[in-house]
Amino acid sequence: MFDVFTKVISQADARGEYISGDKIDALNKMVAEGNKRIDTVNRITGSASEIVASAARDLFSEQPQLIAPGGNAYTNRRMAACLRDMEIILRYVTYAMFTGDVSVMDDRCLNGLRETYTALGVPGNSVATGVNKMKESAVAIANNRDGITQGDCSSLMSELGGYFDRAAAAVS
Ligand code: PEB
Repeated sequence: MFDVFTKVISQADARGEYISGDKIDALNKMVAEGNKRIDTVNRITGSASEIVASAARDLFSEQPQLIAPGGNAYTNRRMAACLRDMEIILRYVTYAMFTGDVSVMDDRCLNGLRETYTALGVPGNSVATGVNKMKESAVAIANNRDGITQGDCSSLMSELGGYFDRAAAAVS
């Protein structure tokens, strides 16, 4: 399990190399722009229930068969499991964002998730649709220019989007 710093170090160590100037520059930039990253994580965490609820509402209105009798989110128990799954995935996206690395999300959330859904009979594509909906609102909330120091967040937002894409691809 790595963050972006330990990943760079362990890769260099495995090759018996010094850390290259390029890598040091990239890590320096990450530290220098660290406040933007933390603000992003903080905003998503603070709006997590809203992000999950609105994504779920949109998903169920587009795919009403999920909540109809016999559907995969029918009964309170399955609905609760579904909302919980979306919240878990969102939480791992914030871990990836914070550490700048996908290994925690990969190892502890995405690894084997498709197989779990297949075994449960939960449609992975629908989970992926829900994840994409969370992506849209999370990026909008994180990228909101109001009430915050202005700066360029474009690469941070595409990094954030990439973590959602990775989660969606892992289950679809
Ligand atoms: C993954 N999800 C479910 C289960 C597990 C996970 C292990 C089985 C055990 C249980 O029911 O609690 N758990 C979850 C996860 C991690 C973990 C991500 C990562 C660390 O430990 N149903 C739908 C939607 C979708 C959904 C498409 C978007 O219609 C999800 C939400 N997940 C869903 C449902 C169940 C489930 C379980 C409905 C219950 C399935 C069932 O018991 O029939």
